[in-house]
Amino acid sequence: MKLPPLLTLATALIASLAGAAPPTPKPPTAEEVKAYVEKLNADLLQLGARQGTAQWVKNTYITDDTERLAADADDAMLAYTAQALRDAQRFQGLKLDPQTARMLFLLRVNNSLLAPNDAKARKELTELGAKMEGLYGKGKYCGKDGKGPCRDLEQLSDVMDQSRDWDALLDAWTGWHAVGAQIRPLYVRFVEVANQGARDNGFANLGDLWRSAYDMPPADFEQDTERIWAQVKPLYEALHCYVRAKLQDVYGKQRIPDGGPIPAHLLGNMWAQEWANIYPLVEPYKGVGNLDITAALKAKGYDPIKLVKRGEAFYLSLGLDKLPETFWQRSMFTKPADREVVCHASAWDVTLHDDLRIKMCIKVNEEDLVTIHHELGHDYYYHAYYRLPALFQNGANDGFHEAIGDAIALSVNPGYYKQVGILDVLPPVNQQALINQQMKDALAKVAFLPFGKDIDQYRWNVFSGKIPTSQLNAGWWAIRLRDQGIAPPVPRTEADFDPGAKYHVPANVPYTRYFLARVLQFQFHRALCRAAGVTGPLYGCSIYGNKEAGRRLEAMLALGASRPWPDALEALTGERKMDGGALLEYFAPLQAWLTEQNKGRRCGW
Ligand code: X8Z
Ligand code: ZN
Repeated sequence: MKLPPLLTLATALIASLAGAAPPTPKPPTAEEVKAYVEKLNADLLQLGARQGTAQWVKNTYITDDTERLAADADDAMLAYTAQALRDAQRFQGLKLDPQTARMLFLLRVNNSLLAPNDAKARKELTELGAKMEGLYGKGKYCGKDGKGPCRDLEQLSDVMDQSRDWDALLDAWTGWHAVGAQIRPLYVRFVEVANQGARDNGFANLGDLWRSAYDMPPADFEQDTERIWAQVKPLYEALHCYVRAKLQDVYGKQRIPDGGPIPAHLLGNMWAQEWANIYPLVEPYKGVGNLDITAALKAKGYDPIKLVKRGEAFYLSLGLDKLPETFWQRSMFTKPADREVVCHASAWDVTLHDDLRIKMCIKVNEEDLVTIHHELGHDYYYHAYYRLPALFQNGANDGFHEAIGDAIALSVNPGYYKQVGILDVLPPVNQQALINQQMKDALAKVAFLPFGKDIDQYRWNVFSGKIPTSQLNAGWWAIRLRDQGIAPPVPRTEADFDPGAKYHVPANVPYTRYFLARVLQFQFHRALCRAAGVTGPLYGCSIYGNKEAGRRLEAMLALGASRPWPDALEALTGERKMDGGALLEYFAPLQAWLTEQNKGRRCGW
């Protein structure tokens, strides 16, 4: 029987007055721990549903009120988790069954924030989080003089994606990045309080917490990311060299000198993270094969809902379930005209019980079709594990969660487009068409690799203090120069906060997951293609319609976080390491071609 605390104290006092040693509390039995963890899972489901609901409303209707409601729900979850972690300390050193031990491990590490002990600081933390995401969601640029017309991120991104005019690009780039400057003071305080929370829970800083969630010591995980980056870096550098030369042809060598970084506003994306939009500028063999999927989608009368149906149809073809009716009723597919929302695409199980949704501001283009497959990958993961205890309702690691939909989208290739009637004719099967196709894929996939790594390289250093508050912006550009070989197009100062202009920084979403996903998706793709019996090259494989591939995929998804990720990886691929080999195999023809092309060029920066 558990004595109420006061009585325990009294008993101990009497015992010590009588000169006897106080009775040591009996260690909890295995049954008690099991019962505790069961209650924990039930409570987390409830709190998670409340948090999910508040977050959904805030994300689809930003006001001061919804921000407060979301912060309150976050606060309740943080407070509960902190108390549970304190309670669970009494189980330390006990021999627990592996499932229970894993749940307690996940309770500690699967958090992007942990609460500081001080309740006031905890509240400040959630309020800062809600405010920063709100500022990002509402961000607008109203011209140099501020007199309008005002443009939001979607409109400014249209310029970045499509314009080839140096000044127009620069204007949109600097305009949006001013949103980061607004966020800077909040972020500085956020780092202090978030670090306090990490420290109060036994981590060195917030980065240490983030790196602890990979079933290995945090230092080993850091080394693992370096190992993977070293594998794929030569391919990235070859792509950078080729693209820089092509951009020199467009913008001139004065503006893009040999051996220097590429200005960040020329790569067809607000953050220079994926470069597929500049494909027409760098197309290896002019006009070989029609790769303009955006034009084809428009010509075939696709609208946002039809695009999502096309995405669902792929998963159905693998034998996976239909999305629930509520998905279609409750999702946000397009940007509402009458209120502020967070447009950044995301996927949800709002109540942790198959309440699947996506939230996007869909435009009819190829990039958004790929993003739809990406988001549906999250939803199918949620769907596969929603019956598991709350603590197991997660990806094997967060990179897995990000990689599922992308792995599926690797099968959304020209052959597939022809099969489903988006393209009328197949691109020709020859070396030139292959290189064109691979170039387009590499601009999306390979260009992203250092960016995917750098956001957290940066934040890990900010959280540890290696990048001091006085160098928040300079530190960002130093890392991007080192790994990505890009530079800001105009001088920046410490009044700016350019990382704040990227969603995941104000929203505090760890980013290494996307780097991992970039390599994992090729490992998954290779395994799924083999399961489907495809023996040809990876770049030509589509698993569309293959039920065996779907069965294998679903088996991994259904594990959720119940096993360490190497087990989940092995179940699908037979491998136990995250590895760049499959990505390199996929891009082998392009890598050989780039090496030829770059002969005589001064590569690097
Ligand atoms: O944030 C996302 C998804 C949401 S889960 C749309 N991605 C990263 C980004 O946009 O920066 C997908 C690729 C990288
Ligand atoms: Zn995602």
